[in-house]
Amino acid sequence: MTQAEKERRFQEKIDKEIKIEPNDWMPDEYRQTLVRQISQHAHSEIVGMLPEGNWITRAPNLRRKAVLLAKVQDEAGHGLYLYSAVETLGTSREQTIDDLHSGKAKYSSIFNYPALTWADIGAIGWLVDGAAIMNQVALCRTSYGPYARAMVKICKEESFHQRQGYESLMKLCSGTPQQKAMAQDAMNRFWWPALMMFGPSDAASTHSDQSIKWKIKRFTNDELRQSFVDATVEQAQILGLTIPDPNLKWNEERGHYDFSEINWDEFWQVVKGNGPCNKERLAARVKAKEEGMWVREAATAFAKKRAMKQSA
Ligand code: BYC
Repeated sequence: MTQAEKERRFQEKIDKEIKIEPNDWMPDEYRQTLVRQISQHAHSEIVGMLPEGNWITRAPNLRRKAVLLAKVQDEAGHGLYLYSAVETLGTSREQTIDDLHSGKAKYSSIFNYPALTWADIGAIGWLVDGAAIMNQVALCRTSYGPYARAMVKICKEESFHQRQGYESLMKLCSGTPQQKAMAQDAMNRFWWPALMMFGPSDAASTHSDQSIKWKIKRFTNDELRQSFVDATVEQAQILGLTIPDPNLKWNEERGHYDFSEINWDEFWQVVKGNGPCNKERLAARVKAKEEGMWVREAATAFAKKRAMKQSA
């Protein structure tokens, strides 16, 4: 079969909504796009544990602490499902993680912003997990089987994360004026970075057209961002929080909210490694790998010894 024939049959499968599985033939570029996107997604889950992890010891009470601990553990689980999905594409986990540590692989821009107050933990759950779900629900129908199946499980947990963030902010917003002000301050700092999570505008997105043709992505970056804004405005009203955008306005004709232009210069600076916490985040991951080396070596030595005993 010629390359062109293989590619035609591959696209036919995609068009018929048949999932692509690890042993199926796929174009090299499809494989590379998936390795890039899924590994970035996995790294985002793991790096995303850092800003929230910082608050586990400072949670205001036992219930909040237990919830936060469970959430951060969930994120580790999400990273592991996704690293496994990357492995099904023929790359080693070691290489994938090294690519993060060397700065070659990206992770979501949002995790380069600091979590300064307890209200930030609520804002991360509500806005960051909320934005993540908007994107990830669509990914449950992505064309690559292992990624789609991982996303189904992840989305169930993300919904709980979003709800707990919202509930935590509800409590703050109905508390003292200082607590409400703390929630508003978190909203002011997290709103724009949350909108940036959806990626560059459609005009500037390099991968969207091809990824939509391959049904890796089901919606464009701007479509998902708009859905998120439309869904979130009312939630902010219920909390009594003001969205920090003077141009946010319902547009009857479009049937959507209009909003201001994103500061794309800030977005690209953060993506390029110049955000407030980029260096700190990478350093924390490299340190964790180095300090956990002895555990992996001990586990490998134990596994080898057991295998030798069994074969003797
Ligand atoms: N940050 O052509 P485009 C979570 C890059 S974590 C950094 O539109 P694509 C959670 C992009 O990679 C949820 N970089 O790309 C965890 C590309 O650069 P390269 C994370 C970004 O892939 C803990 C370039 O810009 N979710 O839920 O078609 C606690 C051009 O972009 C970003 C995912 O990872 C960004 N925001 O579309 C709480 C979802 N945006 O690779 C919560 C899976 C773009 O050419 N990923 N770039 O060097 C996706 O859906 C897509 O990859 C994106 C971007 C929509 C993000």
